[in-house]
Amino acid sequence: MGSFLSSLFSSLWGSKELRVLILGLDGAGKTTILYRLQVGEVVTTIPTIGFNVETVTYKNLKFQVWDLGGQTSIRPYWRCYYANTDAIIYVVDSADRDRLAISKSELVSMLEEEELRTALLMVFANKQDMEGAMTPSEISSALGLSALKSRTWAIFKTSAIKGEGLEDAMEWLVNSLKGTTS
Ligand SMILES: Nc1nc2c(ncn2[C@@H]2O[C@H](COP(=O)(O)OP(=O)(O)OP(=O)(O)O)[C@@H](O)[C@H]2O)c(=O)[nH]1
Ligand SMILES: [Mg+2]
Repeated sequence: MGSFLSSLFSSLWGSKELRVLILGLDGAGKTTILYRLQVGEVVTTIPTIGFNVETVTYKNLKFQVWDLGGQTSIRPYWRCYYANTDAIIYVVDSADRDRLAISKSELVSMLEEEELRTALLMVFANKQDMEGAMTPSEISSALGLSALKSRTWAIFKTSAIKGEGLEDAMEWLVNSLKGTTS
């Protein structure tokens, strides 16, 4: 705990950038979210093989944001990026009912990793603009979020295409890192 707090304080008031990972199944919208956060625009994406990393500045804090490819064959490489992660953005395609169970199992195994024990968790119920999108509460219960132990987490209703919900999430992140979550 001591080292966690001191690393958090050095992150917040030192020059170190906070490390954020964006994870989730392929096609969930991770790369779209990364560039929405960074440049405020929708970019045309192709499936990510490997990763994209960008610096995002919000409220004078600098975040080093890693967007990892989500295809089945490259998910095993996610773990290579876990060390020293301050927060995880876990992106769910709210219109993809068929793969919600797979998304849950990837989330559960990720959260079991010791290196991510203190990482904050933000779940993005993305693609809310799509017809038939599941609500954040449906997604939250399907993912079993309320059963999480010793984890600071929140779920956000987002549309990366419309740019909705991302600011709320960044606000929550900044407040949570300062220890003032409400
Ligand atoms: N309607 C809608 N489409 C979205 C949204 N976010 C992303 N998309 C679209 O979903 C598709 C996949 O988006 P990406 O950002 O490439 O997905 P990804 O999670 O990075 O996928 P991988 O790199 O394969 O892991 C693209 O056609 C995006 O334009 C959203 O909020 N609403
Ligand atoms: Mg991508």
